[in-house]
Formats: sequence, structure tokens, C-alpha cells
Amino acid sequence: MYVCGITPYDATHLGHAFTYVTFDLIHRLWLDGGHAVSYVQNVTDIDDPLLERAVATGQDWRELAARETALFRDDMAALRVLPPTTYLGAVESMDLVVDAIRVLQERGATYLVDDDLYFSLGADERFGSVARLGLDAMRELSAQRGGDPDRLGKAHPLDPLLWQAARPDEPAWDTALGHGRPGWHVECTAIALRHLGMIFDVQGGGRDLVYPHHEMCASLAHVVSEEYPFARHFVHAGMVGLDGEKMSKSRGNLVFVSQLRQEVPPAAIRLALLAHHYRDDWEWTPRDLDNARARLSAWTTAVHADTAPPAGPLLAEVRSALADDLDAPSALAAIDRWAEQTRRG
Ligand code: 5CA
Ligand code: ZN
Repeated sequence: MYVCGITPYDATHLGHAFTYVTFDLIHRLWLDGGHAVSYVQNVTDIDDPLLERAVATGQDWRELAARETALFRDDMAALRVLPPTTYLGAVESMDLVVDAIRVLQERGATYLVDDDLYFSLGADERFGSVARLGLDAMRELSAQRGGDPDRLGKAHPLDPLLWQAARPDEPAWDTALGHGRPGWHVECTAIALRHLGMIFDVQGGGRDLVYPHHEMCASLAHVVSEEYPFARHFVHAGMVGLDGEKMSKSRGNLVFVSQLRQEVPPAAIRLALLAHHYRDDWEWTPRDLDNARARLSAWTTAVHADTAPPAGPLLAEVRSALADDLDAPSALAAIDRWAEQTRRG
């Protein structure tokens, strides 16, 4: 499984946490089923938003990334999210990324606009197979999510940037591709191909990654490997909102895990997240936390009771709920019933 990691320019919010708890559940379900799991995750530790935040706040971009990545890992540990088996930054994977781009060049799937290198989507006949969107929708989402559909000189508006020539005052690496830095999508393709290969089980992330990110990752991988598919399944968590809008670092409407866990037990935060089905979009409200705290307290009382109904049937119910499209809310409801029976003696 490959799950897209954070861009570490700000602290982890509840939207991120919902996504990573979702994939933690898949991870745990597989482990529970006796499978060995290779779980790879990246950190986008070089990208425009990180550099912009570093400049705006007068910090070194490396320090900002290292600090926020460490905080993310602490937050995940507090939420009992099992760490990936392989956790890699884009910077430390620079050689892999450059190698992947060189293969694309050899296949004739790249071109230059000024000194910036682009991927030619025309090289992948399967392009569009992940998100299955129309051209207009893809164009709009590209513009919103880091793409540059209106840049003059591109062969196709949706073609993604692979390698950006060094800009003044920006970090750059001296590589076989010249002095510059990689674009976003190719980072995940290169890391996944090296550490999982083609045709792995799940590529995951939040729903905002369906297009362009996962579509582009797959297209790049098809052309690099000349195989299909990249991932057998693409799994996306719904978007968590606050006050009517998607919770996002750029909008600033955030509830941070690191702040919240100073005030409430992390187990209550995890329960508040698991109370929503992974595919639903939902709004965070104070009620989510009230309900989770009440549930945590009822369960805690139940597990300390002298006698309780046998756990075997409950475990079977939990497993079957999770096996049914990861129905965490039903799994929680089964445990609620068990706790209630226990309370009644
Ligand atoms: N570094 C890239 C992926 S390679 C990235 O998207 N980073 S991120 O920090 O912006 O997001 C990290 C993860 O959290 C992604 O899977 C994203 O889809 C998910 N995410 C971001 N905002 C929300 C939200 N409001 N609700 C649910 N998931 C979210
Ligand atoms: Zn990614």
C-alpha cells in the first residue's frame, strides 16, 4: 500500500488525521488477517507551498519541514496510527526521482517549456483511467491543485511539470536533468515504483488527490514501467470540513491534532474520526468530540467490569463490519452494544 504523505509546512489537522486513520484501519485489518504488509508513505519535503511558507515566516525550509514532520509523527503515534514500513522524503529520494524522469525522457514522453521539463500525457493511452473525469473538470481541478493548464507553450494544458529549472533564491539540485527541482507527482511515482513496484494493492489519500495527483502518478508509472495498472485499487477518504468549507492549510480553517490532544485523550480523537465512514465528506463540530468522549467513557467502564459478554462474537462482528467496505461506524456500534450489555450486567 502506498499512502500519500503530508506536505510539512503546517501542523496536522483533523482532515489529515481522518485520512491517515482510514489507512491505518486498512493496515490493521490486513495485519489482523495474517498478511505481511508493505506500507510506503512519502513526505513532500520540497514543493511550492513549503517554500512559500518558509519565505513568509523567515524560516529555513529544511527546518520547517523537519519540525512539522516530527510533529506529524508524534500526532500519529498519539492516535495509535501504526507507522508505515517505509517512510521517505522527496529530498532523500532525489536520485530515484531523477532516474524515473530519465526513463520518461528515453521513452520520448517529455518536452521543454523554456527550461522546465514536462510530461506528455499523450504517451499514456490509459490516461484518465483513475478519476474518469471529462476534460473541463480536469482542467479546472488542475488549476486549483498545483497544475498550470494556462501556461503558454505546453503541448497539452493538463501535462504535468516533471522538473523545474532553478529559480533565483530557491533550492535546487545538480543532477543529470540540470540544476533544478522535481515537480510533485513524479515523486510519488518514483518512490512507489522503487519500493513496491507496479500492481500493488492500494494507493491512498484524501479525495482531493484523485485528480490530478493519483491520475498523474498512474500515467507516469505506466510509461516508466510499460505495465498496467499502477495500483489495483485507488482508495480515497472523504474531506473533513469546518464551517462549511474543506479544512485546508491554505484556507486556514483548521483544528490541529497537536492542540486538541492537549485538551482531550487522543483515544477520543481517534473515536471521533472513526465514527464517520471513510468515504463520507463531513463537518467537524464540537458534538463529534462530545459523542466520542461519552463513548470512550462507556467503553472504559465496560472493559473494567467484573463480568462481560464473551468477546468472540463481538470480534467477529467488528471484523465483518470492517470487511464490508471498511464500515467503522458499524464496528463502533457493535462495541457500543457490547458495552451496554456489560453495563446491564
Ligand atoms: N504531500 C501531498 C501528497 S503526495 C499532500 O497532499 N499533502 S497534504 O499535506 O496536503 O495532505 C496530506 C493528506 O491529507 C492527503 O492524503 C490529503 O488528501 C489529506 N487531506 C488534506 N486535507 C484533508 C481534509 N480536509 N479531509 C481529509 N483529508 C485531507
Ligand atoms: Zn502523493
